[in-house]
Amino acid sequence: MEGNEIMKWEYPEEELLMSGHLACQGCGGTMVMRHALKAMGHNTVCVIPASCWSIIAGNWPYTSLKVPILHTAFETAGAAASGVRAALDMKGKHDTKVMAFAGDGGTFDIGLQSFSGAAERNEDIVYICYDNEAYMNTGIQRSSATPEKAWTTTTPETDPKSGPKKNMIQVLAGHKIPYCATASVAMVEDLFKKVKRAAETKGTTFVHVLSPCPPGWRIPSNKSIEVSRLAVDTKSFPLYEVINGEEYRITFEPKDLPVEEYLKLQGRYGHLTPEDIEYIQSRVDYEWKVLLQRSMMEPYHMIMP
Ligand SMILES: Cc1ncc(C[n+]2csc(CCOP(=O)(O)OP(=O)(O)O)c2C)c(N)n1
Ligand SMILES: [Mg+2]
Repeated sequence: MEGNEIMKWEYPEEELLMSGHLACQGCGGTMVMRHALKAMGHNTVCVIPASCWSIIAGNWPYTSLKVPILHTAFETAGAAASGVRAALDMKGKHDTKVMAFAGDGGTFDIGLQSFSGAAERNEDIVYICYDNEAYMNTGIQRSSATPEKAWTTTTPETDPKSGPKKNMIQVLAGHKIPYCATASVAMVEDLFKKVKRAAETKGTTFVHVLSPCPPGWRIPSNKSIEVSRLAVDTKSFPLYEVINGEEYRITFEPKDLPVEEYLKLQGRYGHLTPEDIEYIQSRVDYEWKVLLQRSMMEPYHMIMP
């Protein structure tokens, strides 16, 4: 997209996430923060509800971020970010961006109501969800982002997660917010551009990033990027964006590898039978078809006078 500042690929050298943070090795959520902050820039206030990132940021008076952080209660990222936005506006600091940065539990589950309120009011905030598909900070309990049939400490092998992962992009698209997207820590350019676009769009924007968790997913810490790439290339976690809740665009063509390639690297799927894998493949194929169909639909503004 020539001439469009947003689409330029200029990865800033300066790090806004410093070394000395408290994340595990290979933590996807930490990579998300690093890339997201580069896209957001210095002039950002970060709002973090209870999650691994409450710990990773460091204990006061220490911090691993070069931007201010408001640590807030588990269920309040959307409301707290709205409040910070209002306070900044009162002070005339309209250029300062507000970035809510929450886990899947804080977004899909307990924080959904406050996020929905913020999205419905179309508050001028960027909301990033680093989705490690469970409540990792408190010991790998299942959330509504946990994929079907995955092991967690509350979904043992004998009784793994039942029911599909909640589709948060659909939930947010239903709010008709100006921009929402999925992203991966393996496709940094795509992730960076999406957060940049979210930051430069007025109103509520949402970027949902799949974030491998080595202890929770039972993977070696040096496999996070490989697993993230496989999630995309097997179509388990397609990369796309939705404008105004209507215009779906697939931003990365997957290699269409069998889903087993993604599952077999992860201990949390170690108990799956060939029938389970076949079932998961059929769900992935179906969801991809639905996404393709949505991406071919013309948005309202193109078909209505
Ligand atoms: C009201 C409330 N209930 C429970 C907790 C305990 N708690 C803190 S972090 C957390 C899990 C967060 O999960 P998620 O949002 O997915 O982030 P992650 O830990 O995976 O980074 C829980 C249950 C809390 N802080 N507040
Ligand atoms: Mg989580």
